[in-house]
Amino acid sequence: MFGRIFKWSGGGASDGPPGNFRVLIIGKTGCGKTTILEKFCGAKIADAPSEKRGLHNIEKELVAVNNKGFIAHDSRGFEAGTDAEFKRVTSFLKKRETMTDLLQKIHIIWYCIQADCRPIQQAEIKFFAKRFIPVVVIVTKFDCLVQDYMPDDEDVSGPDPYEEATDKATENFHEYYEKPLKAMPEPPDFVIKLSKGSFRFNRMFNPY
Ligand SMILES: Nc1nc2c(ncn2[C@@H]2O[C@H](COP(=O)(O)OP(=O)(O)O)[C@@H](O)[C@H]2O)c(=O)[nH]1
Ligand SMILES: [Mg+2]
Repeated sequence: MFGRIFKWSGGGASDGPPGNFRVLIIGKTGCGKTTILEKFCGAKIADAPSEKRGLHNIEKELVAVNNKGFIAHDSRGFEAGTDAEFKRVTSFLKKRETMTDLLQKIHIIWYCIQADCRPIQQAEIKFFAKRFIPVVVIVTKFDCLVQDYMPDDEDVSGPDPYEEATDKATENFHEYYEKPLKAMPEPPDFVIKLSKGSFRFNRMFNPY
């Protein structure tokens, strides 16, 4: 996937200058965005204070201390009944798209949806009606979905309840997240699920 992204952006994963990978991460506050960014970079991302003070700004560059080649922009996602953030995101992407400096462009969108929270909504239908740039949907907190399927009383003699719960949660992920998203007019390039403790994300995105 990295090959595709960098081919698309006209750069190179290894020969580009620092700051060559710029991400827009979209998702409701609390859905796990900062956790993902920090996991990806292996370091702290300093966005918490500004969020706490309510000074949210999509233009703000979130940079990890040890990984200057990675820059993220953060959007709080789309609320039902208001177009404000959707418009903010679209105009931000349009503006970045017209920039001639490749390093200023957004190379990929990570669109986060919390697994245990809601099915696909109007916001996703709207967002995936039009192609912007490569998009990966990340269904976050998959472990919570697994937990929802865990039996209250564990029967120690029966089959492994965790394995069964994981299978059920995976089915749920395919049926209620992956399938409808892939059926959108302009579907995301990838739909993945992620738990905080999982290394799948790193395997998916680490080019080395
Ligand atoms: N159970 C679980 N909790 C998570 C996961 N990812 C993040 N969290 C927790 O959810 C809360 C919000 O996460 P954060 O990354 O700050 O969300 P943000 O507001 O989207 O940046 C924190 O307490 C995290 O520890 C996950 O995959 N599973
Ligand atoms: Mg955050």
